[in-house]
Amino acid sequence: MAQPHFDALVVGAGFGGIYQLHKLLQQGLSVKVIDAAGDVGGTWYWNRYPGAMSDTESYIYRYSWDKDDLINYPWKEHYLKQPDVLAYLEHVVDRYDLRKHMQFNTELQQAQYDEANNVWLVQCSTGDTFTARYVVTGLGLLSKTNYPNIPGIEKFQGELYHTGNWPRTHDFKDKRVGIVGNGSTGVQVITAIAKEVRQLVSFQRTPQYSVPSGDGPVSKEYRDSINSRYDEIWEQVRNSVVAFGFEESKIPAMSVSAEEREEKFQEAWRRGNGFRFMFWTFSDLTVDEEANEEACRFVRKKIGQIVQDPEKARKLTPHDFYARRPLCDAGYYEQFNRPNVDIVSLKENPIKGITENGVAMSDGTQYDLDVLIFATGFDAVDGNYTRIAIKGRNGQSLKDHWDKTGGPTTYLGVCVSGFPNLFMITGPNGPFTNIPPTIETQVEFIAATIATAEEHGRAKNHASNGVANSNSAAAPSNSSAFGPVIEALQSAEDNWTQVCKEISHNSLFRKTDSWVFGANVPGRKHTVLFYFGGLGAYRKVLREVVDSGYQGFKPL
Ligand code: NA7
Repeated sequence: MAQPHFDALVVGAGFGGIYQLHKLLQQGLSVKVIDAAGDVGGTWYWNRYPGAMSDTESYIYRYSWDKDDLINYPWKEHYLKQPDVLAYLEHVVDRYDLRKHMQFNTELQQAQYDEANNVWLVQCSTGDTFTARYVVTGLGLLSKTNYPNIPGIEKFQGELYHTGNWPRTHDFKDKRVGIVGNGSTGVQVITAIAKEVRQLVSFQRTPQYSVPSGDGPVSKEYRDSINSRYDEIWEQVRNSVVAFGFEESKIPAMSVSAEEREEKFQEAWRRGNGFRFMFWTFSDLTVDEEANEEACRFVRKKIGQIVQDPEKARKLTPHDFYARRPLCDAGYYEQFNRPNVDIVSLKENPIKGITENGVAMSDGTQYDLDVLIFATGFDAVDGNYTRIAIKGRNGQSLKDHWDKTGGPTTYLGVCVSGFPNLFMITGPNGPFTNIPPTIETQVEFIAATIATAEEHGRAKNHASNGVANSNSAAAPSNSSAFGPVIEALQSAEDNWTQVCKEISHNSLFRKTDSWVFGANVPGRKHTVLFYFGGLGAYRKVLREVVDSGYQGFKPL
């Protein structure tokens, strides 16, 4: 029996995959979405851990393209909690009747480009196989969970969790809980569960700079005001750097007096949001060491004021650069004032191993635990791609390609040379921003590029034999050799990589170890993974590529 054929296969049913499906259906293509998860949501399907929330303001953590929905869909607080985001995505899927194109519990295992027929041959974990002219991956930036290699992990007899793959229910009441990791996720979990557990121990490798989120209920007046300004809000977001809904500062921190600096930091602290603190206060916190130290000093002082036990405060106080993904919280440092919450500095006292009953420390201390939570993050960005066999021309895998180019390289964060008709949403070297606006930008670019490729394919076909090649039901063998092929040039991929490197050259993010530069997983190379030029500049580049007739791609 012939295997099913689709014009496009979309991998992932999160923010990216849902919108890509909608766009391509609108263009008249046949589209199939597969997802390893049991339902829609992507990141928001898996990350159900306590305290999980978006740290972008609710009004811009959503799609911008449905004005009616923007105005009418309810949200009640400044930040969306995980169930809110999930419910929103489910709502969009239902509103546009998209579910019938989706197949869940289906993981992409291999996608192999068949040069002779210009189709992708796709194999899934379910045994299903498909062919598709285009493959669009919406795998997310952060989906491959990172488990630390701590000896004895398999011996633990209590409950073991990873925040990136959280079950639907849990009960920590009266339990002794240990948590490894205090990034965005760990900070959220600790803040959420401290009050309900008998004992909580944070096993902390690196202390973090975190600022208040400023969460709370929104008034009707606030919502009305947002609703009345949505056009200008999106215009501003799309042309900004980090797409968080504020104007990034253009004022260097050291150009103002110490009092003015303090006032600005205090104002940002009062209003809340990590990205606001890092990018709205001053223009150079992420590139100038002196400016950065001023921000560090401010947060350190706050930690000292909040945390009453001097020993806990000392352990919680960071001394490296404020140059990781900015965090915000709903009272993280405050939790350590609870008598049931403790902190262990792993740099001072490393974990010796995990035992049946808990965690054994190098100094001989043993923490007996009922629950052990790993909030240890993800093999970020390209980790999602290298675990799947995606094979382009000559059977070369993405992993092989990236071994050759020296890192996860792309053209525009979307395409890779040697992988025709393959597109990535939030692929390596895309913008570092609030994610939904970048996703929209990329989805729209991919949809427009596919539309152009289809047009060229049809025109060529027509010229050659008068047979249109856009019949979505056609088997691949019916695809003409003139079938649309869109493929990035290696030189364009090299140039884009260079651009990303140059832009990030001065970034202090380079000098700290975190997933943003791929430095959180042992054995991984410290490498540029993002375009730090901002969303506005990125959109301009994409516009120029389209207007120039797809410069950087092989001629259509
Ligand atoms: P992150 O930000 O990568 O944080 C992971 C945390 O786990 C961080 O505190 C790490 O310490 C810690 N970690 C990782 N490996 C170990 C080992 N081996 N031992 C001890 N501690 C370890 O992941 P998140 O899930 O918090 O957030 C990822 C993104 O998701 C976030 O930025 C948002 O965009 C959403 P480290 O700081 O590396 O010393």
